[in-house]
Amino acid sequence: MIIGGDGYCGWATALHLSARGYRVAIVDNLCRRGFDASLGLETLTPIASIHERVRTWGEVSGKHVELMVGDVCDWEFLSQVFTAFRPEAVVHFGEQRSAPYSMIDRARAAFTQSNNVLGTLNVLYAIKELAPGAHLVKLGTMGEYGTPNIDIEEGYITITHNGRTDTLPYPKQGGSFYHLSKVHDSHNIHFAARAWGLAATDLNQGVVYGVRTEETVAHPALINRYDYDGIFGTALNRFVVQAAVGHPLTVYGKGGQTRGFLDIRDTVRCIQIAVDNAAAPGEMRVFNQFTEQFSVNELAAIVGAEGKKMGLDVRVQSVPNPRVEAEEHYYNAKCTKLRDLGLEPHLLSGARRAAAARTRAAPAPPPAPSRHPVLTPAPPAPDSLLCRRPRRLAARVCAALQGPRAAGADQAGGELEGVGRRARQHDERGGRGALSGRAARRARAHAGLRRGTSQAGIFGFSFVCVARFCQSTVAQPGAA
Ligand code: NAD
Ligand code: USQ
Repeated sequence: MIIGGDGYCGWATALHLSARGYRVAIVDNLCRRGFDASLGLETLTPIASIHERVRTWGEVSGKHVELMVGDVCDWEFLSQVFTAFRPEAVVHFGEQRSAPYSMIDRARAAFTQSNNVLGTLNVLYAIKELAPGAHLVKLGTMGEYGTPNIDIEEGYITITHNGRTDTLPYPKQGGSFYHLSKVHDSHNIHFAARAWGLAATDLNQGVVYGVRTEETVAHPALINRYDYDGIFGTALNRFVVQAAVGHPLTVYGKGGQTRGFLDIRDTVRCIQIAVDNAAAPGEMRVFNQFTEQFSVNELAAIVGAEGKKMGLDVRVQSVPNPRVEAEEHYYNAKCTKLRDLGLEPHLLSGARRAAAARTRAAPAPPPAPSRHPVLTPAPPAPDSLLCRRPRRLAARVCAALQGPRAAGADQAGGELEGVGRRARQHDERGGRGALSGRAARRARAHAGLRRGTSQAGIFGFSFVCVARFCQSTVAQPGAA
């Protein structure tokens, strides 16, 4: 059972597992699509309705994925779906997952914590009462740990204090009401494991990037979402879009903020590994789910270097930090357990080395044919899939890149606090609200990116996507 299976990580995971023969049910109340609608946000890649997605997957793969639309906070609904599906493993992605969203105002902070904490509490009870023995695989976050001045362990730390030693949950210092909802979840799961003998794996995931997985590029109606706005867009995904449209990369503050990152292709694999290697009854196992750590400045430098290879002039701008967080700090987090169980990560550093080697050696061979067990014929070329949105206003992309105010968050509900106020200050200090003439010219100059370079560079997928988008806008003079 994939709770949150219509979301960014959940959709890719549902297809990954279905393709490999697992019986999959998606449970989702589609609230994420509602957040986008209420805040005026939109995924860069147009996504089909969940019903169309599931139907298309059935046609493309011959595999059936069950769909149950409802809210895990609604006990009557949740108990019905547990009774009907009888899961052996419950993968729980179904939460409000944006830190900036949770800091917009009191109402959204309260929603985030009640949705996430009570939803997870219901899931714990559903397992206890209706699917005892089911393994809970719960998505937590690396942000539960904060940025302590010591190494971050995987969930637990052994401490000697006043001559006595114990292994205890690693101290938690969430940096937003969202991150704190995950901390509360972890405590509740830990208690349920001790009190009821529940088997649980808490995956403290880092920031996910990328959009393509083998299954989601198999058909336009299967494509995953790609958020690049100031609320749901995460750092690397945003930087790639910014580079492609000629918007300066928005490094918040000093840019020394360091986090763990992973490719979405590794997210789906990590979940499969956790499902295949269940925790023991009574155990709450914690895996740190990321593959590399970078500071925001390092990310910006990587995007700048990759953009340069593609002929883009990538600029970096330090903007006032809309968040309360350490901008220079020690960070060294462990992440060995998933690799010990077989994760073979897709690394940005590896891709950089490979890209450098390719330029020295012979031309790159054509991409290997899909080794996918169920998808035939092989997926079509990715650049024909990702950007079928015609003639959008470029202003919309740039407005979303600017952050919550430009994205319409304040019109949507109440006075913004913290995030919104600082974003406003940023706007007033010169943030641009629309694709400028210079950016439009740049987009025109780089419109050639849209064909034949889809595999070029580690961010090729996104550059192509955005370049095509820009090109369609430029093709209509005055549209922006
Ligand atoms: P997402 O917003 O794209 O997907 C979450 C899905 O859960 C949405 O489809 C939403 O409709 C659904 N949902 C939310 N509340 C629900 C409820 N009460 N009942 C039923 N469905 C509900 O988020 P995502 O990026 O896919 O993240 C998935 C999980 O992974 C989250 O728990 C998030 O905290 C965690 N995570 C994400 C990232 C990341 O970079 N995206 C990193 C670390 C951890
Ligand atoms: N940042 C910038 N510029 C931007 C966007 C972000 O400098 O344009 C910085 C932020 O200030 C922060 C860092 O990049 O220091 C990461 O921010 P993010 O928006 O990429 O990620 P975050 O808010 O931490 O949240 C995301 C997911 C969340 C998940 C978390 C994992 O939205 O669901 O829990 O990553 S972690 O960061 O490890 O807690």
